[in-house]
Amino acid sequence: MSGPITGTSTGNESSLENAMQLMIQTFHKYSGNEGDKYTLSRGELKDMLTQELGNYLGNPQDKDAVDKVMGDLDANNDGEVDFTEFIILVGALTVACNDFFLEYNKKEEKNEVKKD
Ligand SMILES: [Ca+2]
Ligand SMILES: [Ca+2]
Repeated sequence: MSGPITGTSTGNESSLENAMQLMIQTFHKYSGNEGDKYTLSRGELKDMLTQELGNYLGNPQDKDAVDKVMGDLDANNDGEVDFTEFIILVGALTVACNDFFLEYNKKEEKNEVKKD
C-alpha cells in the first residue's frame, strides 16, 4: 500500500480506520453540494450513486432506480439521506459483497479454478 488516498489521513491508520474515514469523506463530498450540508438531497444521492457505486448498482441514471434507493434509505421520510441512512446502504452493500465473496470461495473449493 502506498500512502493515503485522500490526503487527509496521518498515515498511521489501519485499513479499517482508513475505510471509515473514506466513507465519511465520501458522504460529505456529495452532501455539501446543495441544501443541507450534512444530508444528501435526491440530486446529491444520484451523483453519489452514479460516481461511487455505479459498478454495484447498475444504472443509477435511471430516475426510478434513484427514487427506489431514496425511498429505501430515507428511514425518517424527510426527503434527505443523512449519514446514518447512508451508512446503512454501505453496510447492506458490504454484506451483499461478503455473501458474494463467500459463495465464490465455496464454488472455488468445489470446482477446479478456471483461468481465462
Ligand atoms: Ca446537501
Ligand atoms: Ca432521511
